[in-house]
Amino acid sequence: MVSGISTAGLGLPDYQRALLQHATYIEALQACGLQVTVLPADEDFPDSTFVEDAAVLTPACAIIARPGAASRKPEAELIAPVIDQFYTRIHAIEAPGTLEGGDIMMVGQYFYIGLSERTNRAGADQLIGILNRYGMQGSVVELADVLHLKTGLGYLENNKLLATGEFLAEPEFQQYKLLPVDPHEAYAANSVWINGTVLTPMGFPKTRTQIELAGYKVLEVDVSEFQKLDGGLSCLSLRF
Ligand code: CIR
Repeated sequence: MVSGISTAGLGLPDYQRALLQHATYIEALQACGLQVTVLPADEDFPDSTFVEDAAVLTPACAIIARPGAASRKPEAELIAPVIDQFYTRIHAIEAPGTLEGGDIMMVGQYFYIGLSERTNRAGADQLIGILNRYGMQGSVVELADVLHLKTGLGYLENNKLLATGEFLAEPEFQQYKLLPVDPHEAYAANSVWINGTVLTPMGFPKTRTQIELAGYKVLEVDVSEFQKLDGGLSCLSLRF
């Protein structure tokens, strides 16, 4: 994973530390009541620890993604047999579409799709078409500064949305109770609601307090080594 794509400028991840953090992350998911399937590492794909990007999982069906990053494209084939164990209705994004799961934010039956360097219009259109077949809807949000949509957004259910930077003024997010994340803590916008608890990255006290004041129990998880690879908390798992 130390060879993963990175623009963070935070230096190389410490592999041993990353392994410990990954184990603690799994424990945090379990503490929230989830059953966790841990996949074997694939040394050929240094970014494959960010499994969230390889698929989109909805209550009705699964969609195998088609990563926009060239080095990550084969991750879709790697995740497919795993998804097969859990879903019967499985679709796939096809060329020329590209789509990475980090660009998809689920709000009930509605899916926001970030148009980014990784997810293109064709990929978004295909996803919307699949969602529509199951009575779900989706729409696109153009990204300016961030890697993925969920780099700067975290939906905490109950109509509450953690948001930072470019997303704060986005008209379609004004219908939510926005919890603005301090620009110095932007990384913590990628927090995850699981069964009433919010998992948030360690070391972002303002955001933690804000989430607590919004009425949630908070569990901090140290993912500093994954931050060095531009990866957030949500990217390390596929939750369904
Ligand atoms: C990448 O650039 O693809 C990885 N280094 C980070 C992916 C992070 N995934 C995510 O935000 N969903």
